[in-house]
Amino acid sequence: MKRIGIVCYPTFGGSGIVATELGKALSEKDYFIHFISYEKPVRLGSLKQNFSFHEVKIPSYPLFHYPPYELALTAKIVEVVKKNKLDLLHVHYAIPHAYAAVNAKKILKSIGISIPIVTTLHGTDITLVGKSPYILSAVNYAINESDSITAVSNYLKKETLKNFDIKKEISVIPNFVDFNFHKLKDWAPKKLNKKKIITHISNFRPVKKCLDVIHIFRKVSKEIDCFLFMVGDGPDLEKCKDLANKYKLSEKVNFVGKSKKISDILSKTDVFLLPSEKESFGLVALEAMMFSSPVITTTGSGVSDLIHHNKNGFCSPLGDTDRMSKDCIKLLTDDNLYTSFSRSAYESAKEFSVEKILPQYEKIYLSF
Ligand code: GMT
Repeated sequence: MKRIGIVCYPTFGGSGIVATELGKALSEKDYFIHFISYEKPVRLGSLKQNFSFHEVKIPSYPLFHYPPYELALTAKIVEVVKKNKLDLLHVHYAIPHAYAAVNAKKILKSIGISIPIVTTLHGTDITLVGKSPYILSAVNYAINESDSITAVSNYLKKETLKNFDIKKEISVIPNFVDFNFHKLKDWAPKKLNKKKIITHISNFRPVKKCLDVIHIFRKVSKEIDCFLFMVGDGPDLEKCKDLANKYKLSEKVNFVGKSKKISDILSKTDVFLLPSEKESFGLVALEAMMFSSPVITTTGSGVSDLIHHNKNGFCSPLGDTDRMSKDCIKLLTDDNLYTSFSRSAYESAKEFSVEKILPQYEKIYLSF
């Protein structure tokens, strides 16, 4: 049995979800997974066997304005690798996980233990935060020192090569979903609800353009009897609530907050809105498609690998909420068009099933 350490964020963000789902799929095969993070990852409850969780504890001291998380993580990685004789470390999101792993590897080397590091780049670790001049050289170093680098889309690979000086090959391994876990093995026609349900799920950061969701919904709700689920939490949440109030939409919008019932919500959803500025992959769109929901999104980033315009959803230029609302109305008022898009969304999602993607990670693990 191979012993893999997975370092990730424990939150609702996509990189933590992918890391946990990957750990779950591996733990059902011949792997024992050691999760390392500052809290239990939110989806850890879905794992049944072959895993353990190691909490990173950060020392506090009055002198520290910023707690030294990288140091604590580095020390925890060293401890877990040593105690559990790990075969490999797979870190998700470069900042600061790749940096901590690379330093842990050096410490371990000094005591005669060698361990390969696989770093998976997810999105804003490259496209927003990582390329900040304040940290760029350190992120660049950590990526290059990894033994294997993967990116979740071709778009993200291109962005990495554009913004960083990368000396190694980057393998593109897309994100995935588990149809069996959700009992969605075969396509079943999805009928439009009488009162149409539109959904948005995110961490409400500015890059997600959540206010555009309210603008789109306002226009749609003028013509159609509909309801909006806004799921998640983050910096733009209050602004969205204010805008919904301003437009007198409060009775038609449910701000759900952080929810562990994502599959219940997606199974009821007619159309999913993701008007992001950029999305390196758009895992949440893939999850919506697994539940046969067409997606309305923007052009120009990695989500285009998933959403094929006028087939399983619609792609518009960033900020074109007029066009997005028209497309949404088109879908919600034409049963035949809806059925065709909905089926196509499900079939496109099948291309990203865990059975197709997992072997690509295993191939990398087995190469060491
Ligand atoms: O970059 C972020 O938004 C955070 C990151 C995360 O940890 O949630 O999300 C990114 O990784 C996801 C999983 O690979 C992708 O599905 C998201 O598209 C990506 N987010 C962005 O690129 C904005």
